[in-house]
Amino acid sequence: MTEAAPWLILGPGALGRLLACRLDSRMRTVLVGRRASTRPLHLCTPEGKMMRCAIPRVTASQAPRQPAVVHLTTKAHAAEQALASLAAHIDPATPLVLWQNGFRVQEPLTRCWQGQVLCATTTEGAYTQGEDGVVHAGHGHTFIGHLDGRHRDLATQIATVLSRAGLAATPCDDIRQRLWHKLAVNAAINPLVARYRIRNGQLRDRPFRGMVAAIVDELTLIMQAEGIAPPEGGWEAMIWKVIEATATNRASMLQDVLADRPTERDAILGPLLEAAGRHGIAAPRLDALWENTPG
Ligand code: KPL
Repeated sequence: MTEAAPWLILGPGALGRLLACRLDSRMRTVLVGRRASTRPLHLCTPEGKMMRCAIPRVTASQAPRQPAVVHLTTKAHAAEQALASLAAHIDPATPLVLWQNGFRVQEPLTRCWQGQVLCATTTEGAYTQGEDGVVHAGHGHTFIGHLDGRHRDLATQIATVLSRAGLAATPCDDIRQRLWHKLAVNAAINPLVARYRIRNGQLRDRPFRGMVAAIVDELTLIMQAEGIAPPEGGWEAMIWKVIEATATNRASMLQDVLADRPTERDAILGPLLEAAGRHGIAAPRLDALWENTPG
């Protein structure tokens, strides 16, 4: 990575805008989306401070040809198409960071992209406000690494820049496991709250509590068969901890359903159901979640 080359953020949703605004203080940053704009972005920090960020917002064909790195921040279902639209315009050896939830695009993009590919998983909370705004709702933590534990230096460099920009980040060698842990959390929370249109904390009440427990039982068997080590304290404890910590949240899948947008069902439940099929594990609760969640 050269210092002067810009960082491209591909995907101007909440996460993309958050990264762009935060990184802008540290380096040349360009936000790439379907529409170009000359309007500044506005960031509202968790401390309630408003920041105006004059970041170039361009389409894929207008993107700088030699970026230092591309951060792909679209939702999983849009990732491959967005990257294909940019790939024709940039150096094919550009390093790539994948920020998608679930475990749908990470494996194929890691194998087919010519440059180094890292995956990131984050607990930063953010949502968009209007055409140009992003609210950084809560500080979180980001882990970055290669699926096979390679490219440690690049992961360290990127994590250092993110941390200095106010997004705490750590390079890691176990990103695959971390992605599956987040996938388990999302699978236990998102489809249920989206179906019943409730906030995360309502999962603590009956009858939802029992539904979560039954889903965790299925997840546990699938993860074990896939060789994914359980988190410290076990799956159930991890999932209830997140439910407590995000009790007042409207989960992303609920927001997608309410706004009539495509959901992350395929990226979150798809890999679990495929793994269940591969290992001959019955997963009737996860099957039902799939059936009852719009794609
Ligand atoms: O990541 C989330 C989401 O909304 O997608 C959780 C952890 C469920 C918090 O709402």
